[in-house]
Amino acid sequence: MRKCLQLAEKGKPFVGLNPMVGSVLVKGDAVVAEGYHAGFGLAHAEKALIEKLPSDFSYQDCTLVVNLEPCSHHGKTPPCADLIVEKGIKKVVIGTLDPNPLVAGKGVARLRAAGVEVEVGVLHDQCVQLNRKFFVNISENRSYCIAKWASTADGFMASSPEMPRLMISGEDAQNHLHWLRGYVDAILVGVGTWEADKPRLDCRMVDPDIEISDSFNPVRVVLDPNLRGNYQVDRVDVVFSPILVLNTFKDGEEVTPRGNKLHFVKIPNLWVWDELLQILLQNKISHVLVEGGKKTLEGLLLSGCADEIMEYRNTELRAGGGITSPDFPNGWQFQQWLGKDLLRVYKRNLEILEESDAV
Ligand code: AOF
Ligand code: ZN
Repeated sequence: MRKCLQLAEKGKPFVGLNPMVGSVLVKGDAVVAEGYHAGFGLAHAEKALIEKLPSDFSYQDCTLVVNLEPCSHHGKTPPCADLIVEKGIKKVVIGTLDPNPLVAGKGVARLRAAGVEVEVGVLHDQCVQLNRKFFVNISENRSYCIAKWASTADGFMASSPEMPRLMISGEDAQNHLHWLRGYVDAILVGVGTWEADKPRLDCRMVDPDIEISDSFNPVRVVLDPNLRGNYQVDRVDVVFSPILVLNTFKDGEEVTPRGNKLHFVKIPNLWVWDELLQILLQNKISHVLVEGGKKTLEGLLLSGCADEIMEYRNTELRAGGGITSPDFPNGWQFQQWLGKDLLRVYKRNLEILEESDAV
């Protein structure tokens, strides 16, 4: 199963809304074949594995290991459970059930009905961990959301408006953040931050040799219910990623004088985070990093919708005043040093489909 997880991760940049899935075929002590889901719309991990073997290969004494339940539905590809039965595989070991309502236990049921021995739950937590984004997208029908801020040792996230701008994070922490920005589909800020900081919201520090382009930078989302922001003049020449403005007045598309795409998306007057994240998923944003400011972050934390919370804390710098970091009493679960900055992370517990709840 550990091998499956490694294989699955190879698909990370390409699977889009699909899960990362890896599969291994074992005979005795030997691994006979490996497969993984290499991209959205492409063969599932089980089929990718089977395609590597000769068509007359005998699966008689083989066990198939896969981190996600084999599917039972006709999607862009036919059901993997049927393929497994057709090939005469007698044992399947699974990490987690597939929360997709089209599958949700039906893959296991189909295999068992055909006399296949099925074991579910091997390395269960790691398997859930790998596909957290998929699990939230499919079972809560909303974008996966990470709340992030940087903090000084004395608990400030920014200077007051009349003070000079505070640079909190060191180089390692900034590199980490820019890697994260390159991985999510979008970065969201409130209109206050958009106007005050004029943030670039790009991932320019990931690799200085990589030229910044449209496809590389995440969509910039501004939460601007009353349309107070200025979007006509973009701040820098190099950023071309679209700007999506969540507002309560209008839908529609415009182009800035510099050629940036502006996409206005209307949200209800009394919006709640759950709905905003649903709207983002409807706009093809499956993964969003919320970077501030304080009001936006605190609203998100209160809503309980933050799937991950990350604080980059500079353990040496003291600001002595300014805007305090959001209050987060739930307790951090992981921490990692990035130079002099301490990255602290909290991950929300997801409700996971158990075998006993499945059809
Ligand atoms: C598997 N193995 O490798 C993957 C699965 O549109 P399709 O046909 O690609 O189906 C996508 C759904 O299939 C996806 O939402 C998830 O439920 C399942 N993904 N299943 O047996 C795989 N990637
Ligand atoms: Zn499948």
